[in-house]
Amino acid sequence: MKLRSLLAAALAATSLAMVPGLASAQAPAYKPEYRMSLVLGTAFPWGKSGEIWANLVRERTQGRINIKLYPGVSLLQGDQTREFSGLRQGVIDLAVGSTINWSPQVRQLNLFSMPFLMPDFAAIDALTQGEVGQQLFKDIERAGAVPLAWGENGYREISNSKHAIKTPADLKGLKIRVVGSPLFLDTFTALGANPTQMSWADAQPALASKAVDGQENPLSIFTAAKLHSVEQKHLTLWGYVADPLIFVVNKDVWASWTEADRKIVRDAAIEAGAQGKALARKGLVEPGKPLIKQISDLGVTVTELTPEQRAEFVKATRPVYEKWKKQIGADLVGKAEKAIAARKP
Ligand code: X2X
Repeated sequence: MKLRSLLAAALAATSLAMVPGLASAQAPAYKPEYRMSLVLGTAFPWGKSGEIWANLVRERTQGRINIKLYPGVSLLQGDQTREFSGLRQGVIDLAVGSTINWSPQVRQLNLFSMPFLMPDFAAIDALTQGEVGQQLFKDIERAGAVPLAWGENGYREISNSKHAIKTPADLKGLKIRVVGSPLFLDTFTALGANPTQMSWADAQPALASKAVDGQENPLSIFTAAKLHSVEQKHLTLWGYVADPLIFVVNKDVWASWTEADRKIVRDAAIEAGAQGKALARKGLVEPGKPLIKQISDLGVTVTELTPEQRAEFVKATRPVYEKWKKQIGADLVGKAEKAIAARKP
């Protein structure tokens, strides 16, 4: 008798939960704290983007959604190319991540690492803010996360400790640290360099000890991480690739929030993305590009390529572009090329 009434109660509870109206009327289970993964902390535009997002969400939800920042991909011991997997598996609740680091799981994100696809900031915007960006968000969703907004890491300029790079021949034999993504190995191999994959955490000591000669990263990272103090005395502005950042939430976490809270989180991500992008471009979009002068004042030789010099790098990496166009999807890359050709300055 006792068992029967227990069973009846259990059954009643299950069937109540299965009535859609009733189930959604129940307060969703919010966590006391949500974990946001980032590669870089708040000294960088990347970490700032995450901080702005977290603060806006905390304020506007009156603390219902309380987000803590975990820079250095510390939830995964710094393993940045597994960040997307960690997000999918729920080790990470939210992230602001680079297209490069997530490209092992979401093949289409390699698009932004195609050498010399995007000639200027307007070209990045033409992709992220247009149809290509929407299509990539669908790919991310299919891969198992909820994408909300775009931000920016920036144009990845190349530095090294040996000599100025003006032609592909100057890269010959240089040991260059790259992120663990196969397209980067192909690009640097085509240029005659000796690429070595390692995480950002390992890159800085490797540069300091001269275990590697050079690296490629946005200028905002060059200054904030003080790369001139780890032997990086030569910097070439070649604008070969740029990595946007993407604001995402784990699927189950997203499903656990009310419609109103989801809107707050999405709107805040869009605002933080726009603010972060402005920070990432600071000093590079104003007349005279003051950030470049700031870097040369640190004793760094800054090389700006002539259009003819740049064309040599484009030519040398063209086979890589053609190979990866097929791997990423000729359709998507074709759409990107068209959007860039039609961009407004
Ligand atoms: O590791 C890098 O070079 C960095 C910090 O730019 C990324 O995470 C893509």
